[in-house]
Amino acid sequence: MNQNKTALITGATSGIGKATAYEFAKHGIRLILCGRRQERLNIIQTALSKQTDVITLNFDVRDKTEVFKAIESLPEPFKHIDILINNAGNAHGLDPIQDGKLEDWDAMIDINVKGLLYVSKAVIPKMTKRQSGHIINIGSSAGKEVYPKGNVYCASKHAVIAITDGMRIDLNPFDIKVSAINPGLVETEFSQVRFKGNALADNVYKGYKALQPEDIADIIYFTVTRPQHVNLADILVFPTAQANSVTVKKNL
Ligand code: NDP
Ligand code: 8X3
Repeated sequence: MNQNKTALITGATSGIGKATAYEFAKHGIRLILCGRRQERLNIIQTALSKQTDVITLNFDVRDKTEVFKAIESLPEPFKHIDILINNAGNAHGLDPIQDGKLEDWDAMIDINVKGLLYVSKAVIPKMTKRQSGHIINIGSSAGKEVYPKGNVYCASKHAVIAITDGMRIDLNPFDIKVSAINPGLVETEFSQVRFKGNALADNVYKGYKALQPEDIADIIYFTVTRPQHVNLADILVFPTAQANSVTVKKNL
C-alpha cells in the first residue's frame, strides 16, 4: 500500500525526523530528507537506500528562496509528494519573558512558524492539483499549554496548532488530510539546542523514561496509514511519567 508513496520530511537529520525516515523506509515509502547538515543527510541516505529510494535536500527553512528552489528542483519520481512531515523546529533558550533574547525569539518564530509555512506553501499546490495528500505538523504539548519560561517557544507551537487547524479547513475541499502530532518530552537533541550545549540539557531526560523519537515515528506512521476516510486531526502524547508540562514523576 505504501509503494509509490513519497514523503518529504523536514528536520530529518536528527531526533523525530530521522526516526520517521527510518520507520517510513522500513515500509518502502520513497523519501525526500531535508536538513542543513548534509553529512548527516548523506549517512542516512546511504543507510536507507537499501530499503527505498531516497533523495536529500539541503536548505534552511528560514530562507524562503532556498526552500522554493530546493523543492522545485526535485526530479520526476520525487515530484509528487503524498506526505509532508513539517518537523524541523527547535527551542532556543528558557528564560522569563523579561530576560528573553531577541535572537532566540527570531529563531523560534522564523523556524517553527514561518519555516513551516514556507515549506507548506512550496508543497501544497502540488497536493491541491492532485486532490490528495497528507500534511503532518509536529506541534508540541507546549502548543496546548504554556509553561514557565516557555513563552515564545510555547507561542510558536500554539501557532503551529492554529495553522494546522486552518490548513485542515482550507484544504478540506481538496480531500487533503491535515494532522497535528503534539509530543511531550522526547529524548532528542532538542534540549542540547535549547540550552546551547550547556550541561543543563543533560538533566532534562534524567530520572524517568522520556518518549523516544521512535515512539513518535511509530505514531506518525500509524497516522499516515489510516484509511482515506479517517483523519487523526490532533494527537497529544506524553511519556507516562509526564502528566503535564510541569508535572513529571522523577525517581532521582
Ligand atoms: P532535534 O534537535 O533532534 O531535531 C531538529 C531537526 O530540525 C534537525 O533535523 C534539524 O536539522 C532541523 N532543523 C532545525 N532548524 C532548522 C532550520 N533552520 N532549517 C532546517 N532544518 C532545521 O529535535 P526534535 O527531533 O526533538 O525536534 C523535532 C520537532 O519536534 C521540532 O519541531 C520540536 O519543536 C518538536 N518537539 C520536540 C519535543 C521534544 O521534547 N524533543 C517535544 C515536542 C515537540 P539541521 O540542524 O540539520 O538543519
Ligand atoms: C518540546 C516539549 O515541554 O520541552 O516541545 O516544550 S517541551
